[in-house]
Amino acid sequence: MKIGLGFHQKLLTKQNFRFARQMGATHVVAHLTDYHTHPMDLELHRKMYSYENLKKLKSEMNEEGLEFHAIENFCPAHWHDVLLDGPKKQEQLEYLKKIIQSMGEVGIPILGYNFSIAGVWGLTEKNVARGKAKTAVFHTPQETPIPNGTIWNISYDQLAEAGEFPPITHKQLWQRLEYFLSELLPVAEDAGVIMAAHPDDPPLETLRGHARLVYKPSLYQKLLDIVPSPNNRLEFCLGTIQEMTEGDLYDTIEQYANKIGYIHFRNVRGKVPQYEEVFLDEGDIDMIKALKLLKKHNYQGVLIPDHTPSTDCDAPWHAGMAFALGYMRAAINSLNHEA
Ligand SMILES: [Mn+2]
Repeated sequence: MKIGLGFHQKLLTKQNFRFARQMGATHVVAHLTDYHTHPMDLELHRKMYSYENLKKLKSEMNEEGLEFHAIENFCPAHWHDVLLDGPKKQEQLEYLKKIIQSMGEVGIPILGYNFSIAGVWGLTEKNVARGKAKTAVFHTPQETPIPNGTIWNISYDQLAEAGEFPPITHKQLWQRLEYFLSELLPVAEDAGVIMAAHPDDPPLETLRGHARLVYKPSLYQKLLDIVPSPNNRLEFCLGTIQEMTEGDLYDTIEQYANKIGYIHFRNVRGKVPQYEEVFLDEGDIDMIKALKLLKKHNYQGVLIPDHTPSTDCDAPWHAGMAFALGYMRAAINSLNHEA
């Protein structure tokens, strides 16, 4: 098993690549644009996903001894009509294919995606992790409808008419996913790129009135079966799976270990509709047990910390990640010694 670190766009710097290497990471997962700040800037997003930029980023990572392992998420501006079955759907799908082809040419093996309308929503920050560390919590928020022109809490169309768009059903959502995968997976196969699906976070059957895709472990199988391909895999988020009310995390690892693209290695206390993200060693998941099961199934891929509580110091994000990476490295080394 290999250790990676996930970076948001602003953190994709030489200094941070060194930090990752110093903490024992060997792989990078990158979010390529800051779509919260520039939701409408399609040109900027396209530039970030271009062959030239991917190649440049990869060589910067390689210079610091890291591999460019995965891109996590498309920008809402790239594919809102794929999710919403809108008029630009086919045009947007063609652009997503181009991204996958560029990834193949540059040699970036995995694309993580989240096929979701409401996205990650309803989380707030509270000082409830150990030692009053600030962290993301989901505490049964009041669900509000989704305004027109919005996807993933991002307004992609400021000219959209006022009002809300009608909620979509599970059947519609799965049909859209099927079309998306049937268009993209053949391209991904040719390019040698794996597509890895993140489950819905928070994992609720519906959110803000809209159907969610993978909110219980058995729906992972449905996703794998709907368009069978060796390149159809999972972005396996331990925290999100633990937040699900159905199924058991350890059984889920055993079931899907050989279908994982890469792993979000994080811990949580509670389940929907009430949970708190916590440090790796204080949540409901026995992280060592999880690692042992992955090892049992010969999982050879990458694990990244995903999120972690912020720490009270001058570098809250870095310190939180350093703690997570040190924990992961010690745990994996110790399992390897046992073997
Ligand atoms: Mn995750």
